[in-house]
Amino acid sequence: MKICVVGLGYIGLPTAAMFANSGHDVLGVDINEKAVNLLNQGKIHIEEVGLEELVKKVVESGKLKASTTPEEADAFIIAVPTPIYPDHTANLDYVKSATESILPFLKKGNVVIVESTIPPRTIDDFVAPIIQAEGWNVGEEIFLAHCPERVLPGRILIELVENTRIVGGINEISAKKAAQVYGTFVKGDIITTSALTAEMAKLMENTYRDVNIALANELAKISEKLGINALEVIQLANKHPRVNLHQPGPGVGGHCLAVDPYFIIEKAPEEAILINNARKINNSMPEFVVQQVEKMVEKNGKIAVFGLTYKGNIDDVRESPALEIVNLLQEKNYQLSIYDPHVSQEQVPFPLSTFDEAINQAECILVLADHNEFKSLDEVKIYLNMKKPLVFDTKNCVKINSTAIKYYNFDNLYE
Ligand code: SAJ
Repeated sequence: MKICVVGLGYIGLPTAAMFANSGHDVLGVDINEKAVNLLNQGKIHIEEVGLEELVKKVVESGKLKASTTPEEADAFIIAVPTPIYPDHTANLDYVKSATESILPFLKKGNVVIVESTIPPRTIDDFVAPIIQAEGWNVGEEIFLAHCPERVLPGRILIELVENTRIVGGINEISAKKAAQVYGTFVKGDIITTSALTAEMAKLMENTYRDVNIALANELAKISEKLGINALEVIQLANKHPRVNLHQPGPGVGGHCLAVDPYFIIEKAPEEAILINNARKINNSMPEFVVQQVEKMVEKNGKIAVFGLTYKGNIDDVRESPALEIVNLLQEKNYQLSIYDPHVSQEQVPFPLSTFDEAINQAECILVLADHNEFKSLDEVKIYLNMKKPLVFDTKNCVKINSTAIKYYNFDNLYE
């Protein structure tokens, strides 16, 4: 089968490589010429475990090629970003332009699959009309489906194969045809449904997580007020067989949890009360973290910020609460030095430091991402080089053994 994947980002590129690895001829399409050129040399522009080796292999074998324009294919997969506007409504411009870009290459019997996360009704009310406007009978001549991705950054190559896949068709035959496409490499179950149900199921998965994190974050705030060890409470409550409280943190980032709930709120603002409040609670966490820092470090003191990404062991800073915390601390005139071994200088607008530079004369190490590199820190260096040896670990990931270093996490904020 020939497969054309439009959008070579965190989802499209691994998906294209997987299809190529299972024997299909794959054309990856992106408007980013740099990404296209790199890919044709067997190289990648994003960080993901195992992806570099896989891409090199499938490009060398000739199964994966890249271009800035689509070609005729049997199946088209659209995996482009769906950002949000400042008013928190979905920007579908990339979905529109990607769909329009394949129109000249469509043939009868083609399958068009949208993987991008989209608000409910987008396949029926937005994508289908674009294809219909070209004179196609969608559902009979062109099969259209929404197959949301569910992979976790850092585990993408494993989860693409093993996770259950939801395939929502504009009609039954579209779902069946799209399911056949994924059946070539997915080992998890492939469940067919309507496009609308698939859209909503995807959004509810991430909303479930966002709401539960909000609950944990609210607990952290209540605990700080009442003198409670929040993390211990979570640990104990989770001994109940039907309870799974999530972990508090500096906020919720990434392009999924911090965005997807708004796609539901947009379509049903009056009804989505809990979902909306969860967003507000999670968005308030950077401010809460900064309030705690203010209790620990005097104004003008130096803070070593450890970790900018939205979670550990990835290079993605999109919607990262750490960026907002950096801005808030700067506004409050703290001196900042920022250390993140996973982030390169061109990704962020402020200078990055090494570990040694960051801790030198600092009065607080503020941990905002649970990178493996932070799990055990050089305590001797911290003790000798910091002005005041203090760690505030918002991700509860650092193990400090020395009692000479003051350690705070969400368990002892009230002290
Ligand atoms: N976080 C907490 N507390 C927790 C768990 C996470 O504060 O207990 C924070 C993280 O630090 C991070 C944010 O939430 O800032 C999101 O991280 P995540 O690991 O929960 O999820 P993502 O955004 O990397 O990926 C999610 C996944 N969805 C679910 O687990 C339901 C993934 O499977 C989806 O494919 C992905 O969204 C997506 O693309 O939609």
